[in-house]
Order: sequence, then structure tokens, then C-alpha cells
Amino acid sequence: MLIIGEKLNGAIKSVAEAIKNRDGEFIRALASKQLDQRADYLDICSGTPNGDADILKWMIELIQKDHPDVRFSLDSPNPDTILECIPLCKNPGVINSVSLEGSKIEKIFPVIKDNKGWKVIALLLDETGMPETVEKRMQNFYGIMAKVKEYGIDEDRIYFDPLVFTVGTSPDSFLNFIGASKKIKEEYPNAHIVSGLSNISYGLPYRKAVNHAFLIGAMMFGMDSAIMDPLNRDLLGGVYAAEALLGEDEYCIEYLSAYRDDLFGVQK
Ligand code: THG
Repeated sequence: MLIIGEKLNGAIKSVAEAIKNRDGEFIRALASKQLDQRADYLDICSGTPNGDADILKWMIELIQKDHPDVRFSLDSPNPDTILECIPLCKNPGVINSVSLEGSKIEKIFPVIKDNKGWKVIALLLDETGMPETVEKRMQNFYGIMAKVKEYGIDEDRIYFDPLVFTVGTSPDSFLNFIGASKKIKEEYPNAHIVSGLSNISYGLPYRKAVNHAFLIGAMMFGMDSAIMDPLNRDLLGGVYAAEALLGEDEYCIEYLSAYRDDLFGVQK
């Protein structure tokens, strides 16, 4: 399971404040904490529609000083921002994200094609907006896959995000998500599935319970990456436990090591 730490996001109030004040200490601490909790990638998102390239560049340079091995998930709606940030990253990361909307694929895929270490998150989205059904998600999947083949990119470098609505108003949200996941994995066993997951609980109280149920359920149907809060120790424990149940952690070596390192915060 690939864990993408979500905390460096300007949509979070305290992070927006730190970005505004260029509070490097705050950002560095949030990066270190997530890496300590074994985040594989750090998602960085400015949360501002304009000028986000400068903010992302600032974060990249700041965090790389402390952690030269860090890998970033470049989270920007603006493909030009992503293209500006790629050369600054010492290690290959994740592009978050492309979709069939606008010119993102045409701008990103040619650069990624020969930049082999980079992975790409592809939202199953087109210019008509959020997909309501499994069929619409699959239509978008085939559209993106056609581009993946056209550019000669290996399908195992793409993390497909089937997208979720809140279950508060869309009772089929999770079912549609796993419906698409199952079909994708049947047709392309090497393709990956990712989710930002917390949309599933939007507007509900005690969101953690819903997010947790979603994470475990989705993992059972092939989701192998999540943009999530690794500082949420119950959620992180769930990831390690579910991996063991899925036979992906022989003798629970990873689970036990995470426990021993007190990632779950329960060591006696
Ligand atoms: N798909 C893709 N990218 C995405 C999303 C997605 N990027 C943005 C978003 N959705 C995922 N990122 C966040 C970041 C922060 C929060 C939610 C989603 C958030 N965090 C709470 C906080 O830190 O205050 C804590 C949440 C918790 O305790 O679990 O709200 O869907 N491709």
C-alpha cells in the first residue's frame, strides 16, 4: 500500500495560515511527522487557485533540505505548475493529477513518458464533471487508457482515482467506487487504484469512522494507495492490518515492525 500523506494542503486552515506567513518551521514539522509515520509520498497542495507554483516550490526546497530522499505528490489543478516543479524534485514522485478535462494529459504525458520513476494519478473525470455511475467511470477510464497507450506509458505507473461523493447524500458512492475498481483490476491487473477518501464522509459527524470503513473496504477490492492522514494512528493501523489480511505482509513483518516502532501509538 502506497501511503500519500495529505497534511501539506492549503485546504487545511492551519496549513493555509503557515503558507501565508511562509512559516517554514510549521511546514517542516508537518513533513517530518508524516515521514516518521511512514508516508511514502508527501502530497503538497497550495489550496490557492493562482500562484501556486511559488508555494509548491518553496515547500519542495524547504522539505528537501531536511529530507533529501523525500518524494512528493504534486497536487495542483494547473499543469504548468506541475511542469515547473518536476525539475526541482530530487527524487521521482507522483503527479496529482491528470484527467480528460482540459489539456493536462497532453501537457504531462510527454514529460512523464521518459521520466520513468514518476507515477501519475488519473482522475476518472472528463469535462462533464464528477462521474455518477460505474459506466461513466469506466468510459473515462477507457479514454485515459487510450492516451496511456498512445504515449507508450506502462499502465503500472498510473494510479486511477475512481472518485467518491459523500455517502451522506449518495448512498451508492462506495459501491460505485468498488464497482469501477473491480472492473479495472479485472481488465488491467497491473493498474493501480487510489483515493483521497475523505470526500466519502463530507457533511457527516464523526468522519473518521466513515473514512476508516471506506479505506478498509476499498482495500479489499483492490485499492492499493491512499491520500490519507498518516498521523491518524487508527487509520494507519487499519492499513497495516488490512495488508496482512490480504496476504500482502507475510508473517505480519511490516505490521509488527510498525507496532514496534510505535506508529500506532499503543506500545506499552
Ligand atoms: N483525489 C486526489 N487528490 C486529492 C483528493 C482526492 N487531493 C486533495 C484531497 N482529495 C485529499 N487531501 C486532503 C487533505 C486534507 C484533508 C482531506 C483531504 C483533511 N484533513 C484533516 C486535517 O488535517 O485537519 C484530518 C483528516 C483526518 O483526521 O483523517 O481534511 O480525492 N487524487
